[in-house]
Amino acid sequence: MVEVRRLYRFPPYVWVSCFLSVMCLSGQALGPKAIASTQRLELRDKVLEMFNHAYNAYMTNAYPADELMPIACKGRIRGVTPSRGDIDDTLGNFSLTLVDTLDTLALLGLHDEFEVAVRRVERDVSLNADLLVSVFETNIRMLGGLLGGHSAALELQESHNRMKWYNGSLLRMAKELGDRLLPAFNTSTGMPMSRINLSTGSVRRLKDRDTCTACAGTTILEMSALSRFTGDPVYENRAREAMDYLWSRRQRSSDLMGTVLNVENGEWVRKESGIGAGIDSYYEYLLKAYILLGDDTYLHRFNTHYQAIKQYVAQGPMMIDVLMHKPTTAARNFIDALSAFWPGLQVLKGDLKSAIETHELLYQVFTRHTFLPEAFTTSFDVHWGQYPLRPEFAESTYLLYKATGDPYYLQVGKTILENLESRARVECGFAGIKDVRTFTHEDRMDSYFLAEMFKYLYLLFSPSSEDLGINIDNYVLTTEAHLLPLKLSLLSPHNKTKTKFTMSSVDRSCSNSDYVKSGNLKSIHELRNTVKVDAINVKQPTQCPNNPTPSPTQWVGPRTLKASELIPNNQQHIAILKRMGITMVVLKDGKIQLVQHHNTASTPRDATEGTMFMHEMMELSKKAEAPQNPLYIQILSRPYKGSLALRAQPAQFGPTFDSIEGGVLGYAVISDPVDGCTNSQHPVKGKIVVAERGSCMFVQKAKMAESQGAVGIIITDNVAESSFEGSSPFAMAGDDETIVNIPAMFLFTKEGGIIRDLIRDAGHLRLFLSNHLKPLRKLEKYEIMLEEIDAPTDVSSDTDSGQPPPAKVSSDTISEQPPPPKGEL
Ligand code: DMJ
Repeated sequence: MVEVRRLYRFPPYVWVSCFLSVMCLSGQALGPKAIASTQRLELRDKVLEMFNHAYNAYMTNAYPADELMPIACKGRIRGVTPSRGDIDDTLGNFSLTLVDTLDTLALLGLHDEFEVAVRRVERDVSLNADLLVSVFETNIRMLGGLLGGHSAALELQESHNRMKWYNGSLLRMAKELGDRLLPAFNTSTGMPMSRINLSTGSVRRLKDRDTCTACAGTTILEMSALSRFTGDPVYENRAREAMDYLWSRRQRSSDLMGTVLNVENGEWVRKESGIGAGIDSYYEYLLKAYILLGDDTYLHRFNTHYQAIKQYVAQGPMMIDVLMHKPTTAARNFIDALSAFWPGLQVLKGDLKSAIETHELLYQVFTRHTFLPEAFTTSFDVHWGQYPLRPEFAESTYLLYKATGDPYYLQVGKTILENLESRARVECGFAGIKDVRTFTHEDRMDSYFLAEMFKYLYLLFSPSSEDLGINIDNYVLTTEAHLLPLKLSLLSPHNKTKTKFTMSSVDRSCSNSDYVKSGNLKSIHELRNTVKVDAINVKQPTQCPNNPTPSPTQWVGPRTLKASELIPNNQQHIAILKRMGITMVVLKDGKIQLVQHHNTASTPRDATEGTMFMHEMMELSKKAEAPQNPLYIQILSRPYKGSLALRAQPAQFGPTFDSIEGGVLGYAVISDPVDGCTNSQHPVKGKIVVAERGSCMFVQKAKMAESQGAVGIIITDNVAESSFEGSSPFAMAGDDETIVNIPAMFLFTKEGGIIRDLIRDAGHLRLFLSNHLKPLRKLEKYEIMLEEIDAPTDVSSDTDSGQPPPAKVSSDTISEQPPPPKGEL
């Protein structure tokens, strides 16, 4: 995949980021050597050894604290250890790591240790600390941990003939915790508050009425399990009401959810919509609620969102946040590591093809950085370098292996294991990575590392369910990988409202069964290979021997659309791109991003033209990105007399200011219509036209100005808040065919606004355009010239050495000059 960024030269002249997907299947298609069964067992044992290292480090050095600080080798205790801010709201002085680890001990077959741990929890853990804790984290880690522990204890009693002493203490604690969490749901919408004091039941007032979608929508599994285990429907009912409310807040036109909303009025606070941070487990819980509870309503909702996500968020295998109400507008240009759970969820959904592709894309990022950085760019670079031992990528790897049986995923798991061992292991446990570029450690080992990472890796390397301490096939795993028995739906009838979805109206299909276990491994490899080659091409765009880019001279027949002709808001162009397998996303800042996927092109010929288009686009981008010296627009009119200058961007067409030498002098006039794409109602002959970006290509505006006798053109940006200081360098591009004979400059919105305001105030404005600042002394003569003749003058051939000093350059304001009195210019 190749990424190209460019400042587009045609309307709306935006940065373009192209991902070039080249089908380039080669000899490496079959992937790494299969892992022998003996090695698989060794790897499983290694997981066990690593788990013991982490668990013992916690129990020896930190317990009963909530978490281990692996560098300091001591416990992290809220109120004692210096606060890290909101992140510490996960801690409630309730031995979080021990509770979160309970069912891992059971699953890994450490049954003796599990029994000891359960007794410790009974004895030591209290749930009434006078602290404000996160409702979401307490629910998934503590409530989930207690319920998972209870479920495991029941299985050990039933199937392993042990723990006969266990009398449901963990469930009683879960009930106590559930009761302590319930006041959080006392909001006008029914969505839980984000924080609660477990001791007093009070919720944080005032500011904190906002909560994330995942925070409000990730209680249904734990709360339903609590209801089903205890027979008290209140927990499930409250969680269901929150889910129902969230569903009612979906954007009706796109079926997408935002990231943050207000629990009292339900208003969206952040409308970014993706599948990662802030939203992730809401989607996960819709599907898993259906699996655990058998209620079609949840499946219908999940399918509806899934469809929307595939339509708007998925750019091929890459998941890019968009705005829920403007779903074709990307909201971010990076992807967060939490989204790595998605391929696992896609496996559960049955969309294996997409799961394989997205997982492979993540694996390319992973191999490049050793871990998945907390956030990475669309070109796979680090956005946030932290790696806090997150398990999501291991989770998806396990689920893909389980679904496909492809040994490739064992190899992936082995790499995860090795990287953890070599980079995160410290004497006292495992430490998070502060930055994957330096591998410096952070003094944290979050409880999810024990709750999730070791479970997934152990499951991956375990040859069969019989080798596990718990029969995993009987459980649904929560978002924190806690075990909830599938038979819960039979345990007690609950008072659910009647579903309006009949069996036949809900899609339960596995959409791509070709890839399921013992299916066609070759097709899985081919699928992956497409993504793999894409990623390689990020670094080496030309290294795809099997699929050289067709050159325009090899192309037979007319071109449908050249890169230089693209107008991003032109629907016809968008349709052509789609045919060529190219999707386009307009980013918030006006940049556009293009992604090509060969297999979505209408025909092979369209795909080939698409490849050619993308390469052209890359070339244009390279040119546009080449470092440019700024150009200057000096205001000659009084009171500035050249002392105010604005920095402008060049064009790749028309005469350069080097060739004009001295610069161009003239009155400025705003084009009417403002876009400058058609003849101006205001006479522009001999003037410098000021036109606004948009509607047609830059080069067309310049040509239009030239044909009416203008001596130059300034094109002002239409992207909100762009400025010379704050925006990336930019060069307006042209095309090979159009010859332009007048010079052109581009002003970002801020600087363009200054020019427009000045013209509007005075009716016209005397300007001097050049590639350097002209000393004020020299400008005086031009000013006179303009006063004498109402015509532009090419003022070449003067030297700029010596005194007086050059004019002041305005960065974003009108330097220190007073604003001109109205009508004086
Ligand atoms: C876990 O606590 C859960 O998986 C949660 O849903 C998201 N983040 C962490 C692990 O990264």
